[in-house]
Amino acid sequence: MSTRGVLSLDQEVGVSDAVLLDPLTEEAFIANLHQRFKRDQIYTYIGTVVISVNPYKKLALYTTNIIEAYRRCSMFELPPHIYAVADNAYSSMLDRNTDQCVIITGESGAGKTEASKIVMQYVAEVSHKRKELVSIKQQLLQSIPVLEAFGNAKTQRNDNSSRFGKYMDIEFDLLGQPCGGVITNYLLEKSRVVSQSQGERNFHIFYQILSGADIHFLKTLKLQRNLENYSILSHYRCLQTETVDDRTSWTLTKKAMEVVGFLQDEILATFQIVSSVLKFGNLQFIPRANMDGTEGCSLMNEYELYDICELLKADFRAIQAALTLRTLEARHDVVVTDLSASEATYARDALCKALYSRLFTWLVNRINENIRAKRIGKRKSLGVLDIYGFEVFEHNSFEQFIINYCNEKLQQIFIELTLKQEQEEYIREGIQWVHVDYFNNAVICDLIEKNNHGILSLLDEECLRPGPVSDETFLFKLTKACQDNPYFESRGCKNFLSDNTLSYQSFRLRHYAGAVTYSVTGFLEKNNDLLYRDLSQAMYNCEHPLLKTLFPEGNPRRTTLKRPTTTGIQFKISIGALMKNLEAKQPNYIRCIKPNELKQPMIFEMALVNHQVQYLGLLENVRVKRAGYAFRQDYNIFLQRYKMCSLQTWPNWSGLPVEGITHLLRDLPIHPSEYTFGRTKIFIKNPRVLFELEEFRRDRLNELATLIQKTWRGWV
Ligand code: AD9
Ligand code: MG
Repeated sequence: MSTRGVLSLDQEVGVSDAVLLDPLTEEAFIANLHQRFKRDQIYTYIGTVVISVNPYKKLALYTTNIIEAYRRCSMFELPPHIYAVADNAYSSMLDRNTDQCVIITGESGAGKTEASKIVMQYVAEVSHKRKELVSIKQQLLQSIPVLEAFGNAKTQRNDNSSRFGKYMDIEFDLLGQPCGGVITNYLLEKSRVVSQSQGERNFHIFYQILSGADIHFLKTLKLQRNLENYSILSHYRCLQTETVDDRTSWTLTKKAMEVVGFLQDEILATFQIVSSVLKFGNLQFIPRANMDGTEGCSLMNEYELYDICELLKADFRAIQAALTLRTLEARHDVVVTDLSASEATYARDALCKALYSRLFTWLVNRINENIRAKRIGKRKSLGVLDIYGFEVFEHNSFEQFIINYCNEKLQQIFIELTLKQEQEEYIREGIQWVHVDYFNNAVICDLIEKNNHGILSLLDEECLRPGPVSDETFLFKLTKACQDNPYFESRGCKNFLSDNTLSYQSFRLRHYAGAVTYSVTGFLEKNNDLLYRDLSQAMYNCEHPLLKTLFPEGNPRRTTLKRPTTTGIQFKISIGALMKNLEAKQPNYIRCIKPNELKQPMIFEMALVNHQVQYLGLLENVRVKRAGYAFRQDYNIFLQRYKMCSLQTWPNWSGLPVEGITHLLRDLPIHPSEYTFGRTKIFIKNPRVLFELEEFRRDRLNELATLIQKTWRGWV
């Protein structure tokens, strides 16, 4: 498709802003998306919100020429595009001096991560190309492939699925030049390190290094190229992915790590840990009957542990003991017990998960050290949120529960800001308004996170309760507390109550995006997330340069034995902070839609799209936008910005601001039906009017500048 074709509004199919649909019905809305999708017009607006339908093929929509075009135009002069949203956010940040955020939502595989990269590309491109800035921009951009290599994986729903959440705040100086950034990461799905479902893979980096690294580097890391030699990669023999080129990705990841600022010895240290995880995963334990009737175990493949000890600069005996024994300290006694083979396997897996997830957090922190703004001074920020999308598999566990909870919260913020607060504001400001009904998922958020009664609190209570606790006792407790909630359904407790058996060990939640059945197996363990002290101490005692940082609790001098906050509560706290952060900024939305489950181009499954349109509340969004006002501002601020557009208000207006604005708008060719006056704010219906106002302002400022120059020359 030619650049000219892409940039012409004339060639638009259907309507490019759903607000203009007539009549507005669900069928018409979806037919419009479909019609556009068939012609590769994957973006459609609802006012300033952009809907993006995943094309599953490369489109010629993302060139620097196209960026240039969007940069020079206002939002509605060109076909809908993520660039327009990015430009709107960037320009508002500069012109209106407000921090911005771009919130990208949609289910797994809908195109959020790709959209976030398009936003980043735009921001990097529009700011200056001064030499010292190029390096900051490169670092910000190159942090993306590094985190993707370590934090993304192939799932049944997406070949490049984000298994962590990411919020990247890009900071700008007052001239609009990027001067740094901060990345916040949210809970990595670490269980993937040791087990994956059928058709899924471990994190990309494992396959990248084994397929792409040169033989010398592999030798240094004691690795062999054959993927099948590593049991954490070959459970289901899903070793390759058609759409992912591991060899090329390796070159890109390594290069990106260098650009971001990792030193060569840090890169080596990182891959020594990656390699040890692969090798730890291979360790096997043979059961051994002890004389006293207990079961112990011994390590079968010692050679793997010898390699690990070289990589981690560790003492063989110490690591072997930490993997097969457990030390219990009771008052003044120290008791050492044997671990059974299955307990040792469990400990091994816990260690693999801890090593990998802590390495991931270290990488994020290290990237942050490099990209953090060096100079102090006033700054503005633009944040981009790309988080794991809502997902339902055949088997859903604690990880899906956390991911889907996070998506409930994002839907909640969308509802709060675009449907609830917007309508409340019209009422507050005394503007005539007919309420638009919508489903508010606050009830589900409460069910999950409410203090003392929510699922997370009940899970925590069970984790902390002394005595025999298990996933089943948690389910029992949950059922008792939530059985009357219409969004909750227990699956299995009836049997548990009558004859102490459980046919299902699961509960079902009716999420905003659909019902999901969660198996409770592993909930307590994953929420507790404890690592045997023997293992954390063994890791701390290694001479490897990163391990002391990764396992601080292993320091024998650390005496505080305070129980760490559980995973669920930690996540709840960090998501709460994220919501506060987002609420403090001006939001810009990209809402992604997945057109088919086959990951194929040109297929638009009506039922699937219909479901997403419904749960995302897109039609309600159009209704509120259509009846409402695109823009509102306090009278004072509005008058100050546009007062030069009328001789009556320029240079100063001494009366009431609202009266000044009345004169000002009457003097401009803007129809009175385009705006209305509230108690404290002016409301403007169509964003186009705002862009026109900006043009009037620019023209007037130019006129004034010329006038001043002429006068000045006259004086000289
Ligand atoms: V998840 O919640 O992280 O599992 P995402 O992030 O929503 O999911 P992602 O951006 O990874 O989905 O998109 C999935 C795949 O769709 C990509 O790997 C691309 O192959 C494809 N995709 C998405 N958006 C585009 C696009 N604008 N152009 C071309 C795209 N292909
Ligand atoms: Mg993603």
